[in-house]
Amino acid sequence: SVEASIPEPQREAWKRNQITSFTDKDGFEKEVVRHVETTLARSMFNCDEIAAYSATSLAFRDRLITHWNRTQQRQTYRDTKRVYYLSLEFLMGRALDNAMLNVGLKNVAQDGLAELGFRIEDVVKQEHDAALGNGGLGRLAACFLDSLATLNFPAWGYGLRYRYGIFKQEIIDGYQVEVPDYWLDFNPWEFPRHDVTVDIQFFGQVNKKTVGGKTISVWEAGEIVQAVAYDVPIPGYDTPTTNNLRLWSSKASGGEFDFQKFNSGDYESSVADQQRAETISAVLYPNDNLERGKELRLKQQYFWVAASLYDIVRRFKKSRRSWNEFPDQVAIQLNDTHPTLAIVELQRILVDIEGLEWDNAWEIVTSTFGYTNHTVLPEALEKWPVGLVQHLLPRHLQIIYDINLFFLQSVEKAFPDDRDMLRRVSIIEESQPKMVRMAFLAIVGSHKVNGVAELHSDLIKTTIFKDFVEIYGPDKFTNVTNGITPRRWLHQANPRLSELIASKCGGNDFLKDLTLLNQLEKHVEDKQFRKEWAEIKYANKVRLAKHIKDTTGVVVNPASLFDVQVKRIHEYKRQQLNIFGVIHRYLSLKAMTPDQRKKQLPRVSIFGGKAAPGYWMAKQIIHLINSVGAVVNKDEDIGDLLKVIFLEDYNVSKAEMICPASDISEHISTAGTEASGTSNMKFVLNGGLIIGTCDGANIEITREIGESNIFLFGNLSEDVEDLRHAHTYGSHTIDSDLDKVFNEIEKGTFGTPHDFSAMIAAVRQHGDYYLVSDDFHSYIETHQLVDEAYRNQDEWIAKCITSVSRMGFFTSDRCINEYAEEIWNVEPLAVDRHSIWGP
Ligand code: T68
Repeated sequence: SVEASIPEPQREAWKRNQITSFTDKDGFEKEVVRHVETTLARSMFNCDEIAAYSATSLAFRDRLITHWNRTQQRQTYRDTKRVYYLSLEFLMGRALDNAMLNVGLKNVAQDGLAELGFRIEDVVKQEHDAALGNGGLGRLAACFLDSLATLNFPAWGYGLRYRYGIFKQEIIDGYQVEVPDYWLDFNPWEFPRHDVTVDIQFFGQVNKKTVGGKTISVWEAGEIVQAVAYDVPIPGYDTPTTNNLRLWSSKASGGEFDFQKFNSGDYESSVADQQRAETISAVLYPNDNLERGKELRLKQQYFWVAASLYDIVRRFKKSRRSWNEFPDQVAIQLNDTHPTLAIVELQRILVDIEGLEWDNAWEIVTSTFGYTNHTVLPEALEKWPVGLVQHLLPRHLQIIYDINLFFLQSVEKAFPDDRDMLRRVSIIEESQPKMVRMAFLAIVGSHKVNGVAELHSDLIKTTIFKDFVEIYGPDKFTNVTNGITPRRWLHQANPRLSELIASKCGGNDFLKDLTLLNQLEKHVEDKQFRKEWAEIKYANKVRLAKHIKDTTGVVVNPASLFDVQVKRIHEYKRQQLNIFGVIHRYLSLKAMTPDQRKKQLPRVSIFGGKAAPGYWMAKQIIHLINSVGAVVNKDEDIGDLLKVIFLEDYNVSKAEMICPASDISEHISTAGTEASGTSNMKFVLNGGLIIGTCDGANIEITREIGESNIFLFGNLSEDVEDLRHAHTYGSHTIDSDLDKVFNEIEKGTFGTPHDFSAMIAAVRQHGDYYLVSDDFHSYIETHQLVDEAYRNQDEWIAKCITSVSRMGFFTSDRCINEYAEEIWNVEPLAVDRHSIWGP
């Protein structure tokens, strides 16, 4: 039983034998050797870098888990309000380096590994990224976990333990090819909890029963699948707090194994049933900002949400409080609409199982949940066919209809004259087929709804959720601008810059209070400081140049301006604008005399990112980038003046190498489409400048660092609608420079023109929805300003330093404090570093 605890008289023996973690080099080495020889069953005659990685990880894991245990004991004992962050994606990247830095024993490990015959940099690189996410949304969840632990909040993450994370991208003949990411072969960072399981039911029917004079709905299961917990310790930086990320894995439930079939000799088909249960957590859906309404995806969502809520409710019940105290003990944050069924599931638990009255239950539910929206793109808003929900979750559909009924009744009362309002805000869309609008359900079932950057939070209030602002008033809607953890994105990714900053900011405290970066500004004029800054940037570029050489064979000159765009490939993010701009640059260089060319600034255009496997246009964009690279990179007229690189398989660990090596990075989405963006923050924090549109967090970055330190271009979000309208209904003339680019592509300069005809047609014939032509001129002009600015290296470096000094706002610690205060109403749990046993 979970309650099993050692009786008082025997506890002395436990305390006497308490585990002491290593604190010095000798202790560390002992642990590594022990793990190599026992856990891994190897020896010094058979110990490669992978074994060294495994043993080092196990040594740190042992350490983390004792901290984890104490953190959990402390939180249980104090019994204060906890935060639960529900996210279908946690894009964690590598864990070992982060664990060493957060625990503060990296130097010990470095020295110990050296004595044992290994370089720590090589050991760290053996780790496979934990890539349980698509992009920004999943990485945000990972940064939030880091901040929650660092700030000592009692918080849990809940997600799915996918057997296959986001696919590995290979580039073959210039095309993306997807390869499965089987990452669980050896994962020292998870603890299977085979004793923590939940049976999850699907299908079946709902029956009415009368119990004690009361009619209740009983959902009889059609199928049961077991959820098994896997726990991942999340260490805070410079604190013993070690929180938990609980990932659920699916397994055939003991009850489901069909002995009838088995005994009748149908062994294969009973094993096939097992297999079917396991497919629920088998694979991460690889779409970002697109919903495709697959049944298995809905099964994933319910499986994960139901297991998590069961766990949360079980924990709450241990404290034997009344249900009305639930919202004082529990805050649940919905990371996008993916976990919205949690609202319905909690209402079901309270009404059907715990026997609460509907209104009382609903008050508890809505006080518990908060919902974060990450997009206004219509194709990304989740909707599920009513028939599918009915089939898979019959009781939940009834509850959704009841929630909608009561909601619409209240709307009708408040807006008796607006008949169309009910149709517009209904959780059920009266289409063919009928659909459940998950975002509306999330709004109705939460007490706060937030966007992720100011512009985005304003946009949701004036567009997709406008009616709901009328209904609930503006206070239900708020903004929490995204942030990033400076531990991973500065200290870990860019150790030399972090050290230089520490030398000017009075030590490492800035990693916990990023506003302390403002102390850098008084050193901007310091020549020696600028020189060291520039040297570090150069060294980071040399490191990236080596990676480019090793992976693509192309030699790039690290003295060139490195121009980087790395993120998921999507039309709204406009990698096509970037590559058209590159072609324009190439044509300009080709048209010059050799003497003119000598005066040009050498540039490397670096792209990276995955396309969703089913997103044909995004794959065409990747193909064009590679085709342009193939021509430009071997053109002897051009030489170092322009190189075009596509980096294969962009992921978190590659981002840690790329961000510190950029001079300028591109954040060039059509205004109003990128909710926030977070890589913009990573690049600036690492001493790179950015070129961008007035979109997402670019706007707030500009406000913080100053207009003279950013290259903004393009149309504004308020003009987008009119421009689109004009394209469709007026005459649409294409920018003349862009037209030349298109003509060159059509001449076959970059391979078979037919391959790229759809990309060109999207602009010329199909209304240029993403405003590529409208923004092209401004984009090209702004890149010329970038060139000019880069020529003055001294001033460029000054801009970089000034920008970094003003980036304090964008730490995810600030986000978490805002969520805690404005949405969750939770407080950190003070930690006594010296007490080992007691809270
Ligand atoms: C991103 N969204 C936003 N979605 O695009 C980005 N979507 O502007 C923002 O900074 C970031 O969220 C954090 O707020 C995503 O990354 C997805 O990955 C996604 C995944 C599945 C379904 C829909």
